[in-house]
Amino acid sequence: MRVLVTGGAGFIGSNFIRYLLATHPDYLVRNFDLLTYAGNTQSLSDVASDRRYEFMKGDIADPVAVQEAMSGCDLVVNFAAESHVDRSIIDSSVFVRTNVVGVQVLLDAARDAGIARFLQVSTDEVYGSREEGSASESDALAPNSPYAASKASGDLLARSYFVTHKLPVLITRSTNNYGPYQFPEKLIPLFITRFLAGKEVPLYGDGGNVRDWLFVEDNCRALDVVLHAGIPGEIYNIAAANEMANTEVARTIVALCGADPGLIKHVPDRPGHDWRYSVLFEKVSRLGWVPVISFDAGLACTVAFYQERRDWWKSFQEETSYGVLPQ
Ligand code: NAD
Ligand code: TDX
Repeated sequence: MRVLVTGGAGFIGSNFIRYLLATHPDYLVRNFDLLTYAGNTQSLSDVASDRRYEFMKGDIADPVAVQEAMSGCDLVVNFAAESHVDRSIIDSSVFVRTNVVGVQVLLDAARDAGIARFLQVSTDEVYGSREEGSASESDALAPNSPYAASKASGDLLARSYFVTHKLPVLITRSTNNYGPYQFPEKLIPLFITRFLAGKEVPLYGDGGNVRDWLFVEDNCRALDVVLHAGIPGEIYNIAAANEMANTEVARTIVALCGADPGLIKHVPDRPGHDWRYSVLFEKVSRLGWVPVISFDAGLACTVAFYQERRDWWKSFQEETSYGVLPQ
């Protein structure tokens, strides 16, 4: 079985490739990634010489490169995306190119190549903000940021290829992931790396916004379950049942890093900032998956990673600024 993983040099993709190689010894994995600011081959340096692993640099919006990458593959898992909400507020053009056009190019190539299963990795943000209650897979989409709108568009395209072309598409919509190898622009790795460097951190608005934090390894297990046991044409929410306000997350990181709580600075709110994300995940649970990593254990492991692997995140710092955040 050969699996094409797109965006495998990013945060979740690199964790997923490591998980796949460890749990499916007979699988061959091809990682196709453009290596944007968020991609780093160092995130997979431990498997780079594994004969079952192969890296190809390329753009999912390039039909010729995608056709070549998909050749000989049985399964496709698409992680490739522009993934940061703040960047989509500054400039949404590359979000449409990768998250919409790129998905269309992948779907066409998968149809032509007769791919057995195509997993589109999506997000709970497509449901929009939930003041109360939790979204189920059949709820209407109400994306609020350009990022979320581009992901919702990708989902709708994927669904249409299942209906129209009978392409065996599966869609997952997970909550916020955290863990090792996450680019330090998202809340948790940004706060950890800045605290470790003795710098202030920007907490948007009053810090009351709520997210449901899922440890990346739990998500990788869920993606594996959906890829193999999910029903084509279906959508699966993936969540941790671990909803927390940003202030509470920040305070927990302060304690783990031994940082000064005075480093937390309230800054003006993100435009259109979704108040809360929350999804029901009975459907994936019926496939036998439940999250098992507690937030305390997952966060301790994450902080330890950033403490031990300063080489990994400092290499990013030298090459790129975080773009949109106060330094
Ligand atoms: P990431 O930004 O860390 O990684 C994205 C990867 O895609 C990078 O390696 C980048 O180089 C690559 N890429 C970008 N544009 C590309 C292109 N045109 N062609 C080929 N490769 C390209 O993202 P992540 O946090 O690992 O997220 C992975 C997927 O999971 C995304 O689709 C995202 O929408 C989704 N998701 C993420 C989260 C989260 O909390 N991080 C939650 C739910 C869903
Ligand atoms: O500096 C910050 N200060 C701050 O208060 C940053 C970066 C974030 N925040 C807040 C905004 C959100 O309420 O923290 C919360 C989490 O923000 P992000 O880490 O940017 O994640 P979010 O906007 O919730 O989106 C994430 O989850 C869903 C991922 O970036 C998406 O790729 C995924 O689809």
